[in-house]
Amino acid sequence: MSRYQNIVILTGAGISAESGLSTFRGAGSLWDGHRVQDVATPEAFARDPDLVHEFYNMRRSNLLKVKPNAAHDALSRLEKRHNGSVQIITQNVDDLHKRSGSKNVLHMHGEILKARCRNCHKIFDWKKDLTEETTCPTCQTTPSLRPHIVWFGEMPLKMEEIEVALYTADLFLSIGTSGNVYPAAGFVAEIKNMGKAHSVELNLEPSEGQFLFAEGIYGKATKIVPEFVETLLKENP
Ligand code: BV8
Repeated sequence: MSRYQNIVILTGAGISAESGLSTFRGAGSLWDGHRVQDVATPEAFARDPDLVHEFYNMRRSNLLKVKPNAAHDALSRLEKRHNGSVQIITQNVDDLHKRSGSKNVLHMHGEILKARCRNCHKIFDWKKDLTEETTCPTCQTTPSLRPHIVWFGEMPLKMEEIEVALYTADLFLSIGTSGNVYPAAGFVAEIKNMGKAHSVELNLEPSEGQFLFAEGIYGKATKIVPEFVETLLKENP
């Protein structure tokens, strides 16, 4: 009987940092150049849609130039080889988990390679720049499309599936997140309150929620995540 059956993994910007995608907080981060309220809220988009489109167009084109790293690859290896369930819940809007082969990925903050129509609410795969002149391919209106992203003050996606996953978890991993943004930052407290799962934080440095985890492993994701996954697979043949 495997020691762990249902592994739930929360990831944040830190798992994609070594692929070359900026994190949000810390030196040289995304918020360095912008204030959240200017680029990542519905009010910001209503006030200055061109600035918000520009912020996401830059990140979308950056994403197309980078690739998954050893930490993403270790998690997709875990999903393939673990003889139980592995569910990734990501705060990231990049597609690097999918590109590295992970299948069970819930994007709670949306996906930057998707666009959504403000009029007909259709969601499209989208790799090009978005502007206020972009016409919706379905309802043909202009302006129409916005990034399929959850901004501050908007309801995160997949929350029902996420709650079920947290409820059934017997191992909860948190990788590359500062624990600043809710509801994601509150998942470890839910896990602790349920008292059923072991919890491990894997991060460059202790996060805001460090004391809520049973275990902390600190270092670069491309080093500590493959090592942790190999140990897990050895202990759970
Ligand atoms: C909601 C958009 C409710 C996508 C994002 C008080 C005041 C005001 C609001 C609130 C409040 N308390 C709670 C809230 C709500 C708010 C919130 O949490 N605010 C915070 C700032 C206090 N939350 C929301 O608004 C959420 N919605 O609550 O809705 C609701 C209820 C009913 C009806 C309607 C609504 C929505 C949250 C989503 C916001 N969107 N981004 C985008 O542009 O990408 S959040 C943004 O931060 C990103 O999505 C990102 O994923 C997320 C979290 O950041 P991290 O991933 O943790 O990244 P960060 O840079 O912070 O940390 C990186 C970590 O990696 C660091 O610890 C670093 O050490 C580590 N690292 C770096 N390099 C490496 C590494 N680790 C390992 N290896 C490395 N190489």
